[in-house]
Amino acid sequence: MTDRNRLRIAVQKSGRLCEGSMELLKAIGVKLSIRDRLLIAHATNLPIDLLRVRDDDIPGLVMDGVVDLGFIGENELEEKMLERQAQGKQFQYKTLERLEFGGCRLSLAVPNEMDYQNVQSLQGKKVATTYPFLLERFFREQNVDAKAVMLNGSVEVAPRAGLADAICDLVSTGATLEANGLVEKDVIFRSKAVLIQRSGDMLDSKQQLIDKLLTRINGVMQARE
Ligand code: PRT
Ligand code: ZN
Repeated sequence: MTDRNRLRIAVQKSGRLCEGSMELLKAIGVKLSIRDRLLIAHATNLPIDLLRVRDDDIPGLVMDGVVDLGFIGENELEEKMLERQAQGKQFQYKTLERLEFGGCRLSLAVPNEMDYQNVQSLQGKKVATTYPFLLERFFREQNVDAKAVMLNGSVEVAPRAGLADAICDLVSTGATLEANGLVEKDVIFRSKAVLIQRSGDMLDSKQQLIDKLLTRINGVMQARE
């Protein structure tokens, strides 16, 4: 059902990046008819198909060349890049634009009562996270021998549940940490949403369309400054 002449863009189906991505597409004049349950949405005024997926799948779809563009958080993108690099898979992509939504930080946080001086205080400890590759890179850079424990959800309850000594999770307001008796200590990665393009050749017609969309994105971003 998809046509290789049409530009394929991956967006998060629902979640924190969905609204920002869809609003931006609308602002640059991409008209879509979205039917909630469907994986694919077609633009009605431009040769564009939208693939609506979980954010975790977007870096891989771009790096494998399944889609041409993707809207994704830099945290997820960098994590998947490191993971694929370690697995010997393709991990190339181009960043077209850093966007003004999806802002957050990936931070180390510890229980209120823990005596934490600096990251060395985590020596020999277990740290729960959904981003083990980013965390382990940070530990290597800091020469800390600590263990990343992978959890896909409920990271903030891991210390209380006895699964880990500390956590490394995304933070925006800090309310989740506070509600769970945790204190933010070190920011290891700052993230925003980005628009990325697959590497490799692109049909001229598609590249022209990408260039046009980018010009419009820059216009929208300047107008919002
Ligand atoms: O279903 P799908 O897999 O697509 O979605 P998801 O649940 O994996 O992701 P989602 O929608 O929660 O987040 C998508 C992206 O939004 C992330 O990868 C980040 O790039 C970005 N983002 C921005 C955030 C946050 N802010 C954020 N606050 N992602 C998650 N959070 C969570 C955080 O994990 C913690 O549980 O919000 C909580 C903390 O928020 P505060 O405000 O209490 O600090
Ligand atoms: Zn996800």
